[in-house]
Amino acid sequence: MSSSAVPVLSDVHTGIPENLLEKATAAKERLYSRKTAPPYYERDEQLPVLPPDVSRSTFNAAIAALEGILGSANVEVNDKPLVDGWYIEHPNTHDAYHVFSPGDSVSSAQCYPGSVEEVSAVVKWANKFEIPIYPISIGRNLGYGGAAPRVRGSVVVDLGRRMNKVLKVDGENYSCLVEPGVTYYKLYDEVKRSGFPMWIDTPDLGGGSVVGNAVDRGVGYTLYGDHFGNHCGMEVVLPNGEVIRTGMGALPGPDGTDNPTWQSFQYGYGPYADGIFSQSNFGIVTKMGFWLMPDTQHQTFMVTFPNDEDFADIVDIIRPLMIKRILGNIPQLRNVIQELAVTGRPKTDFYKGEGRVPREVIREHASKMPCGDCAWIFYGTVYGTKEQIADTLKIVNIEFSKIAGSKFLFPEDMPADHYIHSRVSVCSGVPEIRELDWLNWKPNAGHLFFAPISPTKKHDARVLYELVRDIHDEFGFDVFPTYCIANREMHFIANIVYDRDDEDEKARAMACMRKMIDVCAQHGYGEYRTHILLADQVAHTYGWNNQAMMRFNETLKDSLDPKGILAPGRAGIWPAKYRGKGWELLLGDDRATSNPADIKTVTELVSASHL
Ligand code: EUG
Repeated sequence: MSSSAVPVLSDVHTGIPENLLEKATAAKERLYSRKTAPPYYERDEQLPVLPPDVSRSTFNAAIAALEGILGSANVEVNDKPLVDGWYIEHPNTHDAYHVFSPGDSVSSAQCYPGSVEEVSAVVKWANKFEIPIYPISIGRNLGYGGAAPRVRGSVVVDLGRRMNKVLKVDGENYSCLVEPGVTYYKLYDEVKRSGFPMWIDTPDLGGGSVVGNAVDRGVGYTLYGDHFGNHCGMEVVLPNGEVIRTGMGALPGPDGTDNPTWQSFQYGYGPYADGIFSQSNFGIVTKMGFWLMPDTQHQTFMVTFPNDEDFADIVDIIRPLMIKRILGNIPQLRNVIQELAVTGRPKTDFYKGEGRVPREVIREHASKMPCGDCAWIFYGTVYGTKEQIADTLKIVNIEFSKIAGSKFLFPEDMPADHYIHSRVSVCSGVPEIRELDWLNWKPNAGHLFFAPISPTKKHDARVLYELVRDIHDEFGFDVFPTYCIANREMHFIANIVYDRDDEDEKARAMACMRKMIDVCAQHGYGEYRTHILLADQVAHTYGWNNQAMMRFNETLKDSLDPKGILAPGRAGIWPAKYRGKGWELLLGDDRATSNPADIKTVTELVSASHL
């Protein structure tokens, strides 16, 4: 199948900026050239799929009422075949990287509010008809569930289509105020257009929502890489339709204006509420403020380390550099296998056997590549004046040189198509699309992020890595470890790349995730974020004192959302209406569907050789 044009940002809020169009077109062509799955999935059940306990006549009446509120152009019923698309043309009807059948986590309809008042009206509508709604900003939470509602048949509230403005760029305060539909691509363009000497902070891929990523507590790579930590002020629609502003935003500005200190001071007065609107289902964020980093000089570098066993020493060298803030950003430590994967070439180019690519085969290929025969690669960036950069590099060099055989390399040492050049961009706030190239590892690839937190300590890092590696091995997956390193911990991102058209491989990916969550939790390690269908299991690992935290979250949920209409099950938090009725997907349940009425199991789908 040949690919058609890639939508651009000047035409649609989810589009690619012009300067990345060529790269995006090439990425799309590569992905589609390896696609063997059908272009869409026909559906063999009555459509649209209804929300639980809602009759078709009630649903139809509710949709008519919703059309009355938003206009019929802003309501769509999900009754067509499902199209997975690709990164830039992603669906808002289901999870593009489905882990069960594509039609498992689907919406009944999508709606497009155009203002905070309309969001509030949609929430009131949902309470009236007791229909679950699932807000998305852009819907690119890929690897974590994408746009898919946790409860089948929910109405997806797609905030991004009509609420995608950069409301303010403040060149004195170095901050911005944005709506949910603003992607990193778009914020970058608008900040640049403002002419102020400031950066944005972007994740590896720039197509995500700035608001959505921050409320899921995502990470970027400059000094402002902690996205939630660098937000300042929110506007939130509560599950009863009430609208609040957090921090200084709660204090009205003169003559009905926004408070002038809304983006200057995070806490305001009273309990700091913002935290409960991240990784939760307690409110819909309709505006969010962010601090922006002043433009500065920067130098990206890579350090290669020769031996697998160097890992522990690398970690112990990094820790003091981070704690002392000699390294101030979020650097990445990657395994050499990723040098193979990020070329965008398929796994079969490197290895045609079953299961993981053997270490010797990786070595053989790496030896002929720009990184050379190495085991681990550290990608760092230092910031400041030329002199500061030189001084910092000297210290970093002395530290890493303690590991025999380590090599320092700079962008100019590497060929023009090497990955380091995309790190230069990302680590200086320029959004990219390069990271997508991993997906060519498998045909029809989807991916799942396993994302536990590791202390930056040699013992913990090694224990956690070995647990993850061995469980990947058991289920036949290559391990792609990326460590995103913050002050005192590392976000360990192990990316499972699987073929969405291979039932057995999908089931193994899920079984592998479930086992990793379980085994790592037994050793005290937990995930910072997870896929919607693994949220129950992960939430329950945070169960100190007989699930006290869950009871606290449920108390909040029931009081804020007594009818349980807002994203039930998101982050493992179920409203009273759903609790104990089979919705929770815990480890022992082993269900291969999100729907309590369906009893298919993951174990059933995994081929016997992997059990
Ligand atoms: C990455 C980092 C993440 C995440 C998913 C992916 C990086 C991939 C630190 O958080 O959640 C290269």
